Amino acid sequence: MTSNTGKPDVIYSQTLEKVTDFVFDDKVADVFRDMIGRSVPGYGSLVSMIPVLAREYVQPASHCYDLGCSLGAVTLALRHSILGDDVKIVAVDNSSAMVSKCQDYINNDASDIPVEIICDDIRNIEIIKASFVALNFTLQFITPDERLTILKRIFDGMNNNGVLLLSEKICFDNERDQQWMTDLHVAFKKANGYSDMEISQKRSALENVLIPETLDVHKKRLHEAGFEKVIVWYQCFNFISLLAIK
Ligand code: GEK
Repeated sequence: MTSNTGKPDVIYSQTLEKVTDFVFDDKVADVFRDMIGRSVPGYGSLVSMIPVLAREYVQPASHCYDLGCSLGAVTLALRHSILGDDVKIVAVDNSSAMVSKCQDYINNDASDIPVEIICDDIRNIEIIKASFVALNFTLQFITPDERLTILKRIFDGMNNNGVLLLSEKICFDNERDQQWMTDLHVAFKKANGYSDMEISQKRSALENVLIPETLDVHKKRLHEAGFEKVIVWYQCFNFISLLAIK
C-alpha cells in the first residue's frame, strides 16, 4: 500500500541528530499529499464524503470555511459539490508554504465557485454567514485551552442548521484501548512503507505540537460552545470526525 499522490515523504527517513518540533514549512508542503495519505488512516475516504455533506448542509448565499486548509483538499471537494447560488469558500492556513501551494491548486482548478485563500492564524479569522465549517485535523494543533474560544467563535458566526465538521486524532482514557489503537496506527504507517525509525522520529517531532484529546472532551467542548447536535460520523482507529449542527 503506497500513495501515488505527489512527491514521496522521506522527511524522517534518515537518522536525525536532534528531532526538532514539527513545522509546516516548504519541505512538508512539498510532500504533504503523500504524507497525510500515508499517516492519517481513513483520510481519503473521509475527504471523499465531503461532497455528500456539502450537498446536505451548504446553504445558498452563505460562506464555507476550510480552517487549516493545507493544500486545499476540503476546499476542492466542496468546490465541486456545492449546488446553491452565491456561495463563497474561505480557506485559511498560517503556513505560507501551504497557502502558496494551495493557491496553485485552486488556480489550476476549473470551477466558478469563488475561493478566498487567507494566510493567517485561524484564531484571527472572523466567521460570518457560515453554513459549512471544516476543521479537518487542525484543532489538534491549537493548545487545548484555546480550543473552546475558537469553537465559540465558529458557532457564533454560523447560520442555523449549519454544520461544523471536526476531525481529530484522539486519545483514550483506557490504557488498553490507547495501546490497541496506537498499535493499529503504527501498523497502518508500516503498511504504507514508513520504517520504524521514520515512525519514531515523526512521533517525537509531533509530541509537543499535536495534542490529542478524548472523544468525550471534544463532545463536551462542542456542547459548551453551543452545538446541541453532535455525532461521530466517521472513525478509523484513533482518528475520528464529528458533525456538530447549530
Ligand atoms: C486537509 N485540513 O488536507 N492557524 C491556521 N492554520 C493552522 C494553525 C493555526 N493556528 N495551526 C495549524 N495550522 C487539511 C489538513 S493539516 C493536518 C490539515 C495534519 C495548519 C497547518 O499549517 C496545516 O496546514 C494544517 O493546519 C493541519 O484536509 O498535518 O495532520
